Amino acid sequence: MAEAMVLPQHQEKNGFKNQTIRVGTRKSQLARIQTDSVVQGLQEHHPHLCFEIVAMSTTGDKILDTALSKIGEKSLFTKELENALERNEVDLVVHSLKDLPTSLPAGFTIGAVCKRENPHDAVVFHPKHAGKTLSSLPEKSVIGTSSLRRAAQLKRGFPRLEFKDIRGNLNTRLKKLDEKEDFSAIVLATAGLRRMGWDSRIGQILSPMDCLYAVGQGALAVEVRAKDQEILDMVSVLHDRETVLRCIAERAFMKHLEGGCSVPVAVNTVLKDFQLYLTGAVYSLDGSECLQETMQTSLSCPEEEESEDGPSDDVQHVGITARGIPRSAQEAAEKLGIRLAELLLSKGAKHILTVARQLNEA
Ligand code: DPM
Repeated sequence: MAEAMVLPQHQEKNGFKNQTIRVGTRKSQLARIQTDSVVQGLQEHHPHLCFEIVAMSTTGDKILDTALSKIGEKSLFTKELENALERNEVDLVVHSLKDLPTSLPAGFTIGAVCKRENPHDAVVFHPKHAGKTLSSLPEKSVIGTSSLRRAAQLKRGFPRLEFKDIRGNLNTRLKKLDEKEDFSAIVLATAGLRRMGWDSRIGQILSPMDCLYAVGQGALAVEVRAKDQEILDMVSVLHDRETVLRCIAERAFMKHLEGGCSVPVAVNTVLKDFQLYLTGAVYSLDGSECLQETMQTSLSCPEEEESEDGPSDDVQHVGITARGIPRSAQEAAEKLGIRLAELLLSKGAKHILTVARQLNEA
């Protein structure tokens, strides 16, 4: 499965002598595409290093007949890859940030969060409904999704439609949509569809009014051993400041709510003029109940801050080691997420999530 990318011409200034950096990935086509793009970014910054991609199957890839939210294992797509990291079989692992739990197991950290693709959800229609939108589909049309978050919001906004589970990787889902009559449309992340080169199948991108996105959606994360300073340094060039700060706020919100992929929690973030805005919501499974609020915080001007960061800036915020990003901004983003979670908890979010979790497990 492994394949060499580029042969080293010279050696890097320090460390990595003649050493190949091994990059772990899941085997799905989307995972491979995502990993290739991260390796390409690393290769551009480190032209003298040699990268090798090692592809592995994970529990999430093997169990294809059960809704993700029902498997009840938080690290569905990550455990096998983390085991390989721990055993030094690979040096870094590429994931969709949204598949990484808000607390990583001890010894691991997210060493880079790359610039986010469009984080919104998209609707792909059956060819016979090409050109339609969710509003113009016939009554009782069946929409495929196994995301509790998408289903809850869309049931609320589009009560004329029906929702059914659909599993499998992106290729499988598109096949199920096109080759059968079971679904009129399916809902997927815009980011995944774009990365697969399926832009032309996107019939509608859902605005935050129709559907808030998942925590971390659209961003790629590089997971590493927390103590591996050389690798942490090497991958930190990929950090995108805006994405990191938005995702710290989103993950802090999720963590403080004690959410996970088995409960309907959704967000929207905007960073503009050093102001970070976070909208967060929780839903009952049928969408009949909803709590949604927005809060903002100021992120002080980064230029003033750079000098403040001492050499030991390896603090983690919700699992992310954000070298080179002002610590005060990271802390403000994390506090924003916690404050918003506290506000929703004070309005009864805990009850909504507990009932949703129980119903989902039943
Ligand atoms: C998580 C969810 C889904 C994935 C739950 C959610 C979608 C599950 C489903 C946590 N992970 O979003 O509410 O539709 O059955 C996943 C996708 C991507 C990363 C595919 C997708 C690609 C986009 C990205 C699966 N994880 O959401 O369409 O990089 O964010």
